[in-house]
Amino acid sequence: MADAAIQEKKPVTAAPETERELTDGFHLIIDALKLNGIKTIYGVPGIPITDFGRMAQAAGIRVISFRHEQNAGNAAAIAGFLTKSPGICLTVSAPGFLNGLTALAHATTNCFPMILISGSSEREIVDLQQGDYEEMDQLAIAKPLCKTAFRVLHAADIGIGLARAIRAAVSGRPGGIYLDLPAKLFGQVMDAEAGQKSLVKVIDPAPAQVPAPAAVKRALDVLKSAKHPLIILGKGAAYAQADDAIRSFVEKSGIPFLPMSMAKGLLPDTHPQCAGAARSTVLKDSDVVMLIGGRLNWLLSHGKGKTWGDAPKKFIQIDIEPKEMDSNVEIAAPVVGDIGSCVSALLEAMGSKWAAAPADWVSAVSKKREENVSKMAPRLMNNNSPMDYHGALGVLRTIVKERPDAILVNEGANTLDLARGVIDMYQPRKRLDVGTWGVMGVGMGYAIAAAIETGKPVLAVEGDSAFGFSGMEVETICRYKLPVCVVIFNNDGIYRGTDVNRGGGSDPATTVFVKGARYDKMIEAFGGVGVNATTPDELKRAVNEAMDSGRPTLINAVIDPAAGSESGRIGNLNPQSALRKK
Ligand SMILES: Cc1ncc(C[n+]2csc(CCOP(=O)(O)OP(=O)(O)O)c2C)c(N)n1
Ligand SMILES: [Mg+2]
Repeated sequence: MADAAIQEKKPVTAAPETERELTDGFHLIIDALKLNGIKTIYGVPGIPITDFGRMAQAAGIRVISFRHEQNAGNAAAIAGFLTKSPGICLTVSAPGFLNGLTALAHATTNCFPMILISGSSEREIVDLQQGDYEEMDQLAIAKPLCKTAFRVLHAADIGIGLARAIRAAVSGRPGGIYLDLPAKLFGQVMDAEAGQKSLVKVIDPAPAQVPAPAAVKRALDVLKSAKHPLIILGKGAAYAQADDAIRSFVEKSGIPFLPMSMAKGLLPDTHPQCAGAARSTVLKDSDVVMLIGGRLNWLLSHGKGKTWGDAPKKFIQIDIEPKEMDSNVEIAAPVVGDIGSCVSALLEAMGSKWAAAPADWVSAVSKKREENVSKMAPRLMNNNSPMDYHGALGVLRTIVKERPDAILVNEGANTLDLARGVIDMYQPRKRLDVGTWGVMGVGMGYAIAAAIETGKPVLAVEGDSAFGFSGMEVETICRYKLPVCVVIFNNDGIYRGTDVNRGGGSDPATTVFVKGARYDKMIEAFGGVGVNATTPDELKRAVNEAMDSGRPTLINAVIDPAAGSESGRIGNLNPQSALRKK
């Protein structure tokens, strides 16, 4: 039946089949990817996509083979964030697809453009549930977890299918796209010339969305009325690559700015207007808040409650997604459009006589910030052994200052929250972390894609638990000889390494790992450099050496097991049992 359908789709030409040059699904997918500038595929081989991976590599596409699809998916997701072009993840059917799906959902939640391409089993067998090899109705399962999902059944539709996937991934609010390619599609043949003609080069895949002049004026009117204005930069602002316009706008306004985690470095954290070290003050005391590419989700306490204080607030929000407006609180001035167009329009409409932000507010914020920075300074210089978080992070803070173009990957609980606060960033899109979900497991996938997409050295600062979710990819890092230095903050567990089994049995507590584990030995198995660092000085030496040499390195940084706190900075989100025994 399916073959008959394929025959129908085949273009009719005068020449007999044997004399015509043919192409097939394998080649058309590769041609379609190349035509659209896709240079890299992240994936795991297997039926039905093994040969496809080989052929893509032979055709000049870089194919990075991982040990687990979730890590390949996270690599594709962050490649999308870094390049504004969809990152491609390639998997086998059912289990491989499901392994990649977490990353696809993560990409969608974080608004990163990504396409998960999975091979799938025979449609006729899947739909009759007759028990095919790796049988699963993947399209149906992917749909609720991504922005859009497509399936291509005919070789002649590969061009359109891929074009739709690319445009859906990057236009409007970017997100994850699922593209289902049944095994039979790869081998389908068609006339080569007709095949070439069927390919589509996507023109202007993410068209500018210019805001309405009235919306721009309304936003500036609200901003003008402010006595205590604040700008919050979200990772959408970092994604936009409108760095110059954003910097000009912030500087022209003179308003203190607060970068969300992955927006750090858009303007340097050391910029005089940066309010990162005065976060609680500016959230409480501000009266007008302009969000640029940031959402009022849990990370900003939904724009209300204790964090935001009693002072009445007015929000201005710049976002490409109209539905984002009023998501949690009333938005007094919605500005809908792409960040670059919106910020440029605001800049232009400000004219040359824009009054700087009220001086008393600006100086109150910088005073608070200086106070907090100097309070923290001595803790960062301690040389304790075993190290505490601050001693170890003080060293990394200096290293990043000296190497501002290196990329910092960061996950964990205490390891994440404290590193975010301590390590200043100086350039846009250099800090990659757990994002909207606070998910563990992005570390090695992000580090690999960051090295490949940017060619810059990568420093991955990982909690020992966080690292475990993607740790096997140190082999991938070694295999591709990537300039990645992984530092594991090893405190023997999740949050702390000191918990005990409250049932009194011989099993360890639920949050602790093997004490004194030597993660550095792992990378040595694959020819990388392993270092055990017990003091800040040792850590500093080892990281500098790794960053200079570019050799894959894993440093086991021994952290006091008692140094962390439950859930890092978000312990308040843990539900409490009213019946808890004292
Ligand atoms: C996929 C996923 N599973 C579980 C969690 C819950 N979780 C949050 S942080 C964390 C690990 C924290 O330990 P570690 O990485 O060692 O950091 P530390 O606080 O010890 O420095 C876990 C398991 C999560 N965020 N994501
Ligand atoms: Mg830990």
